[in-house]
Amino acid sequence: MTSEGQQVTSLHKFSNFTEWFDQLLLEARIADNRFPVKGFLVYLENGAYIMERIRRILEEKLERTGHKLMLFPLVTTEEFFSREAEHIKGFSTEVFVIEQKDEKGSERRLVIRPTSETIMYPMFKLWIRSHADLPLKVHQSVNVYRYETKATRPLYRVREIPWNEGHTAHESPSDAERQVREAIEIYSQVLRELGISFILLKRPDFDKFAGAVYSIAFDSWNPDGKVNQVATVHNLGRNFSKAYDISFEKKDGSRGYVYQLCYGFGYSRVLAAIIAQHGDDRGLVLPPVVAPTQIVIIPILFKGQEKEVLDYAENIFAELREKWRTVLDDREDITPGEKFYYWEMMGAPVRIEVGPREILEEKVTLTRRDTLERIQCSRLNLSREVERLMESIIQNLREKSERMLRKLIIDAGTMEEASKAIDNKCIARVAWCGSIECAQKIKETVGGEIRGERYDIAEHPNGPCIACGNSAKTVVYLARAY
Ligand code: PR8
Repeated sequence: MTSEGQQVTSLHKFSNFTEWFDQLLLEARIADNRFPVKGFLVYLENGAYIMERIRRILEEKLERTGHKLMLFPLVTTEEFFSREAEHIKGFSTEVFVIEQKDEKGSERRLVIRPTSETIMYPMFKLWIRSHADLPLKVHQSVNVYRYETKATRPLYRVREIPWNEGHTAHESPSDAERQVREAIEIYSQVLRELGISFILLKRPDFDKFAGAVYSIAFDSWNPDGKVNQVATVHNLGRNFSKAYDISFEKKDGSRGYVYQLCYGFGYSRVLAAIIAQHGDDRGLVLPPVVAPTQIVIIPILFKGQEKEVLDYAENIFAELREKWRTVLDDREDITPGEKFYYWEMMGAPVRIEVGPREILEEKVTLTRRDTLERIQCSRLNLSREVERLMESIIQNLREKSERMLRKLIIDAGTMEEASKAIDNKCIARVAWCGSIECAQKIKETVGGEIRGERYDIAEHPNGPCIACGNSAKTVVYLARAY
């Protein structure tokens, strides 16, 4: 092993989030933003590894619920791309286009997917004939490309977007509604397993996905007060099936258009949420399920007892590596203290130190990364203790993140209160009459935008609209967003 990465960040997550995050990306080997094309990131070994783990967790759940993995092309023609009017309007300024000239100089243009509806649905038309072909549920983990016009940010807003997209077709609106709930459940479970807390919001109509009937979004909290939309579920109704002519023969012999859904899970944004919600001023704090190194063993060598300590450490290493991604850090060119800093930066969930005292007492000293608490256990009990610790770590991360989310949501009865909440890096919960004019006024005055109303629970306004004072229709959440 080399001794790179010993420098620790001197920045603070809550007071200086952007600098803290950018520094961590490089020092903790997540991503390098210096690639010369703006919005295109290089994922380093830890970033790529964690995203791959997240992908496996998600895909396992998708496949268990009957989603078939398929792989679709990267490009389509302009004609196919333009069939659904709202969709093309929403994406026309964001697509990358490949221009190709043949020998005669005539030009052909291909659109690179900003998302795959327009690529998949012409094929759905060919595959779906009767109710026996439904539901159709497919998914793929690929990169999509959007020429984002908002400022790009590493992981949060990139132009090459690593994601999983699910697309389904159903016989009836109620089947489609059931699928909305299934998709939400799958995404919620993955986020829960990663300890990420979020608010589940139905976006206002003016902010729904281009071509959808309605959109549900997972907004996770961020230390700088902006929310991070990590995933979305869109009910497309029959907007796309009419545009792409996807119809089927019903049980009674008549024909109808299918009801469709699409949903997307942004891997780079989920990675950002793991870093941002769990990390601290010493570096990453990783949930054990995704940590590239789950346990690091650091031998504390004393003169004359080196071999004894190393043997003891190797014996522990041999036992733990059977089950956990374990590293024995026996680098000789750096001190144990430097190794502690290094592994704290890397977010390894459990650190084990062994020295002559541990050998004498047949014990092991463990330190958990999330709380930095030190625990001793007997050598015999080690495997069981590690198991318990890993479970306790993810539980603690989840609870801590949920507590923070609750703390960040501030009820505001006036525009001033809402502005104050947004200025204080919080999320404001306010009453709204539902009008576009008030939404605009709120955005301009308060600084945060209307992200939507809760989808998972019913909330009722107990005051008038904060913008116009007329009776309020709904309770909405305001925040700045990536
Ligand atoms: C759809 N069609 O497209 P969506 N950087 C990082 N992550 C991003 C970015 C970006 N620039 N843009 C989007 N995402 C539907 C559903 C098929 C799949 C991530 O939906 O436009 C976000 O996490 O809402 C977003 O929630 C998700 O992709 C889906 O994108």
